[in-house]
Amino acid sequence: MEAPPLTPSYSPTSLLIRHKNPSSVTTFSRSPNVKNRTNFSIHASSSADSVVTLLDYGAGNVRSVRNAIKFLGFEIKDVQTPEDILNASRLVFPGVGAFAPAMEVLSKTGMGEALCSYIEKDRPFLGICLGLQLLFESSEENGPIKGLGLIPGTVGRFDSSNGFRVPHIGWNALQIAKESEILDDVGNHHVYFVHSYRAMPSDDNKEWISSTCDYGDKFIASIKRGNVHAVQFHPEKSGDVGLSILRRFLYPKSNVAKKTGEGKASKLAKRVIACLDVRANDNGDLVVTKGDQYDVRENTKENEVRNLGKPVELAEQYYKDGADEVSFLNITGFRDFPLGDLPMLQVLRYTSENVFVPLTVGGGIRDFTDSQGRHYSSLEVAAEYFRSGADKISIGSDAVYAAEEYLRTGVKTGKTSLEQISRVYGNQAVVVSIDPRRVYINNPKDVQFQTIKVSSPGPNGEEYAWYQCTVNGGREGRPIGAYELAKAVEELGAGEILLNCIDCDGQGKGFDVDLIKFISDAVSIPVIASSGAGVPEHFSDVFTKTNASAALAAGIFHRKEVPIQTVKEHLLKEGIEVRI
Ligand code: 1PR
Repeated sequence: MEAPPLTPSYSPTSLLIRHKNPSSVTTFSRSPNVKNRTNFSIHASSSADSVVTLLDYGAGNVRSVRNAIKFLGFEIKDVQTPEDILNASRLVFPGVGAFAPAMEVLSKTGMGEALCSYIEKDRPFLGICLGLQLLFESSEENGPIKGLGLIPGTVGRFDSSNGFRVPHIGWNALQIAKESEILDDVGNHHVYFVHSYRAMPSDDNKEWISSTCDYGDKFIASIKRGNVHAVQFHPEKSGDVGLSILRRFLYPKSNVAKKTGEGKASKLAKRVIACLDVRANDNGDLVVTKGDQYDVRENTKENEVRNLGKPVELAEQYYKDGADEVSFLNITGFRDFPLGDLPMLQVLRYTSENVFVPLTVGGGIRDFTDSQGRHYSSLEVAAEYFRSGADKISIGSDAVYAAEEYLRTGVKTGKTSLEQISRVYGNQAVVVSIDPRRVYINNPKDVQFQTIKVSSPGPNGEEYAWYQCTVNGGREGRPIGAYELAKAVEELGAGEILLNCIDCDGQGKGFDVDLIKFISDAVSIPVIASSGAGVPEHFSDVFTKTNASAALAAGIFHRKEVPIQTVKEHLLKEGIEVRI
């Protein structure tokens, strides 16, 4: 589930090809003072105190956890042998990958036994996500598979038949079941979850439970016994609240007063996402740009690429402004090979050092053969993005080809980028970005695709439309509708859909509510509404009229027309739950 099992270990440097303009590599500005904006930069007093032992069994990206620990002023010692676990003064276990391969590694290496012994001795421990699930007796994930057996209970899959979208992705509320000092600052704030499996409370495990969360049913959000803690959510992705959880674990003796603040969390919040379309400008520097219906060039004689700022700076700004997620779309990825694009990878690395909400990156995720004949699989491209700090990757064009082929043959080959990345990293890490264009028609029978009755008729009074999918940044229309694509990619392993609309992009006239309702009713994975936001009312409109789980905007944030906080305050006023 939560990320990759046992991918071959590629050397990141061997994959990197220098960007055609190497000087642009150094142009990212980082924010040296970001640490000062919170009160979390308490440094440990002696060198032994400042070391955190990290159990990273090589199954995937734990960069975010590393970054958060370093941000809080601690050094990391990686576990190499079971003895390192036994000798740790505090151990963090950010479980990644699927349950079965994780258990296999723990058993084979002797680390599982060391972990049990460490926990039984009540040594300071923090498990995250799969690091919580593995403590239970077994999991149904591709199983049943035996777990470490320290806590009674079985880990099972969420039930999507009752209308709850699976994976459970987003910011949800905790119900505190017992005093746990690491949760002291959570209060009524949301924390970030991303998972399809969960452990359920029972009489047998109730003494362990420190908090639960409601999502269709009540599941275990965190456990605590003595010095042993584990959380199903991701503190390293839960903004300031998450950092305070980590800090309270890493620095238990600090006498920081309990600070529960203003939160009003009661359920899964609707997310507000800031999107940065990124590409090289004509000088070869990576810039944030923004199109009108996907045309990103200025309407001037020079016809230059619109430049709305620097990617790292803007991402950090949006994090501070309250974005629930930040997406980078490498919009020329369809023609430039992303692993040749060192700056984009550096953007991710730098951003993930200071931005503690989920990061998504898209553009160019596909198989590629370079001019020297070296073949790169889409899995390698995704692996490099994950290693550089992405939590989710987003596939555009390649998912369209995969869906077309699947609908033509009815066969899941398992070989498409979508299927492979989803299998290795879990479907919660794979977003499919759809770039459809509205095509008005008079009669639904005129096309072989699912159509809708539009709320405003077309230019010639047409009452129906279908949504034609495109590839290569909207340049080429394909013989597949958005409805057909969405259903097919859900079956092929997408965990979320980013639903753009070329007609609305950059227009500021509101989301295409017809389209978003059409698609969010058709699938059971979360749908992110995108394209067209102009005022805060457009966000409440899309959330009240459709089943979108999140709404994404670009232009209004880049041009500073509407701050993210204003959008959130408006949503709250309208009774729509958001993270504040
Ligand atoms: O096909 O796998 O290489 O992925 C390419 C990715 O780049 C896709 O996700 C595709 O949507 C995106 N992309 C390609 N060309 C463009 C372009 O603008 N020329 N950007 C592009 C798409 C659309 C949104 C935008 C919203 C909100 N950008 O993500 O941010 O429409 O904008 P707004 O709030 O200003 O209206 P691949």
